[in-house]
Amino acid sequence: MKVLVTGGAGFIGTNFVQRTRQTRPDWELTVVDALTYAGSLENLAPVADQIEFVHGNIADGDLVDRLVANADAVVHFAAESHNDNSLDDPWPFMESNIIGTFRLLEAARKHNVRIHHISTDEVYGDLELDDPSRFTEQTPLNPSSPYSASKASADLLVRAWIRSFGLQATLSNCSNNYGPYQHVEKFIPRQITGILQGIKPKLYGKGANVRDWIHVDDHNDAVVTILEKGRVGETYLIGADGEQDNRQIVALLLELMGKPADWFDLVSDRPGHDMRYAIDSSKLRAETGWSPQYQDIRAGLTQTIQWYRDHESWWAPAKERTEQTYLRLGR
Ligand code: NAD
Ligand code: TDX
Repeated sequence: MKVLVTGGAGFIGTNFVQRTRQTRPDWELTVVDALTYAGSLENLAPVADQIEFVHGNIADGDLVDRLVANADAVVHFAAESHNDNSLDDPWPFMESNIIGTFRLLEAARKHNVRIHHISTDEVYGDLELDDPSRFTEQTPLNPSSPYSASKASADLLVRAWIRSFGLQATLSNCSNNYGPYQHVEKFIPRQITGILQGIKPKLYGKGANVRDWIHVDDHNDAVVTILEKGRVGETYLIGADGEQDNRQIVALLLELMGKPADWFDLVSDRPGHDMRYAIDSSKLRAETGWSPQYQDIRAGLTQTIQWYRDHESWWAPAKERTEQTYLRLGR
């Protein structure tokens, strides 16, 4: 099978490409990536001679048409992905996440190619801390930030192309990922790399917000499972029952990295900050048999901390630039 992977030089895409080279060696992979600040060809160096790489933007309709014409399936990761950036400058989110997805859908329709669209639980808005419910495939879309609104827009386009044109598409909405190769702007790598540099973790607001953490390999295994066993036209929620508030995550990182429990700063909150995400992934589990392999966040974080310890030259340049942005934003 010839698989076109969009955004394959970013965090989740890099892990997907490296992992599927091992688990699906018969797949022929082409990666298209614009190599924004969030993507790097260095990430794909371990598999460089086993894939084709195209440096390009998915908002370029002609390029996308040529690439999709040559594929049996598309796995669509490419997106602007950071909420704080979307609050600072929303336009790149509109172009990459909405127009880019539109270009892919049109090409997939024209060439009758299967496409799997990667989305986020953030499209459903947020839950209260004491709400016993979790997101399901039936939860109405109710995004809060320019990022999540752009992802919800893309999801709606995919659903419309399925209904109106019979597009051979599936969607998945996953919770917060962690693991190797995640950009240092994101919560967990920001704190790990900060601690390694002697900087205290920075918790937004009171640190009470809850995220539902999943290891990136579990997310990517679910994506492969949906491609192979999912029903075309369907949406699947991906999650690993990993709810933790941000204070709990920082406490665990401090413990694992040998720092005192009170060694953190509370900083100003993110505007519109979603309080809690929680995923009910029973549809995916029941229909496909998928279940997460990383059940223990302590073990997953231990592995992730070690990866950042071993790859300082990978993250150090981005760290400096990212912290300058956070300084300007007051966070
Ligand atoms: P990332 O920012 O680390 O990587 C995004 C990649 O897409 C980068 O390599 C970037 O260069 C590329 N890209 C961006 N715009 C592009 C464009 N217009 N054309 C071509 N390439 C472009 O993001 P990530 O965390 O790996 O997220 C990947 C996908 O998974 C996104 O669609 C995101 O919404 C979704 N998602 C992420 C999470 C998470 O916790 N990180 C959770 C659920 C869903
Ligand atoms: O320094 C920080 N301190 C802090 O308290 C940062 C960077 C974040 N936070 C908080 C904000 C959130 O409550 O940590 C939580 C996680 O923040 P992010 O890593 O920015 O993730 P989030 O906004 O939850 O979105 C993530 O999950 C869903 C990904 O970035 C998205 O791409 C994905 O769709």
